[in-house]
Amino acid sequence: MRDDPPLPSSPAFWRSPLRGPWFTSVLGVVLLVGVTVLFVTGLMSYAAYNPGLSPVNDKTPDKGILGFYLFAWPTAPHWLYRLNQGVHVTLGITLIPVLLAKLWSVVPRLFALPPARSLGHALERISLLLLVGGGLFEFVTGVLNVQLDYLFPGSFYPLHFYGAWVFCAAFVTHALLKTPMALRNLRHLREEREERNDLVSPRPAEPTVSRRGALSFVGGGSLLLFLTTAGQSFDGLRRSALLAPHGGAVPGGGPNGFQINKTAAYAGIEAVETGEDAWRLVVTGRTGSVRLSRAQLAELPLNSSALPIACVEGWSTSDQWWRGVRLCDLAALVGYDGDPPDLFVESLQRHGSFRRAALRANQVADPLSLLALYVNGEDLSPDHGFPARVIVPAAPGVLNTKWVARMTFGDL
Ligand SMILES: Nc1nc2c(c(=O)[nH]1)N[C@H]1C(S)=C(S)[C@@H](COP(=O)(O)O)O[C@H]1N2
Ligand SMILES: [Mo]
Repeated sequence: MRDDPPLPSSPAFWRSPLRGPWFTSVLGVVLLVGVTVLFVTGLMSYAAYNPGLSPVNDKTPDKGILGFYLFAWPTAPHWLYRLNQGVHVTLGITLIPVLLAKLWSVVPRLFALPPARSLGHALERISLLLLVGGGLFEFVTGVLNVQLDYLFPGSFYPLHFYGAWVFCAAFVTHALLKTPMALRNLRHLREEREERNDLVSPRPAEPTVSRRGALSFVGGGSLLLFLTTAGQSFDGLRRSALLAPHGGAVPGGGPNGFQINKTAAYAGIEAVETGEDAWRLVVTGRTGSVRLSRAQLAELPLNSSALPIACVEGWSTSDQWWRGVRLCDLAALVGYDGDPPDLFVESLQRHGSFRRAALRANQVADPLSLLALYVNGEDLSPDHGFPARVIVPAAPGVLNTKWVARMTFGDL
């Protein structure tokens, strides 16, 4: 009997000499900072979709009070969404090894018996379950959305959004309970001199690596993920973005040779629909509707803006040089001179969730916001939205509708 191997519920089952309050506290403090940035940039990203403006933009219409913080997303600085989403996705991927190491460092506690010693202890353990489950869930859904863009069910947004709030509630509880102790641990403990603690193995195996060595290993994993992701946002580094499906090496050369999210073929756009004889833009507003061919659009006053495409997946392009008709000038054509209203944009595309988008009045009014006909001195390519696409400063890619067919101005 005496030689029976211990069960996972027994502290003696866990033999790694690395476990202990110092190791767990270091990882915990890194996550405290990192996850807070992930949460804030995630909430910002949702606000940037203009979900309060139109149900078409809102992938979580039942959010209720969770949308309490929504605000009118600004149009400056023009790289705002590029920065926000680059940080959100790159940091999220970089933190994966830290999250896994943190879970590993406290895994004996997940098995500890009895399940609850007191009501307080029971509540703490329930919050831990939500914390671990919610954390893994957020990381997994985030990575799947970036990696399996076309395969992921349309439910990514609600899953990731609600998951974030569940996780946040557990995270705040956990951080309030544990941060003081983690900071105390870091001030008073040395990596080599541990107090007795339920994380420290009562019969540790021989160490094969020091605690610092193990931390370097985790940090090295994070660095590797960072280096193979961050390039998705920078020209010249794109080839290093091995983990970014759309943000990697530039597809083809030439003026239209920058990242494409969905191609014209994927969106079901046929060349016959976009030809000069077939395509007409219908602009509707206070004074009725006008129909414009591409040639007629090209005769309106044209303006230029240097703006990036920045996708929710985290990748972004450098500033491209777009040329087209200002959205506010189109508004003026249909009776809104001076203070343009909101705008509803519809694509030729018949299916797919990003074929329509609502833009807020501040976005329509910005002189950099265009219905672009040209990019980098050439006609838009079919994949970048020929005959015409929207481009708005600081906005997520989703709002830059391609293959535009109808624009309706008016308060939404
Ligand atoms: N009609 C239409 N417009 C669209 C999309 C789409 O699927 N359909 N995708 C959007 C998304 S998610 C992004 S990131 C940008 C990408 O633009 P690009 O392919 O020109 O880089 O286009 C946006 N415009
Ligand atoms: Mo996107």
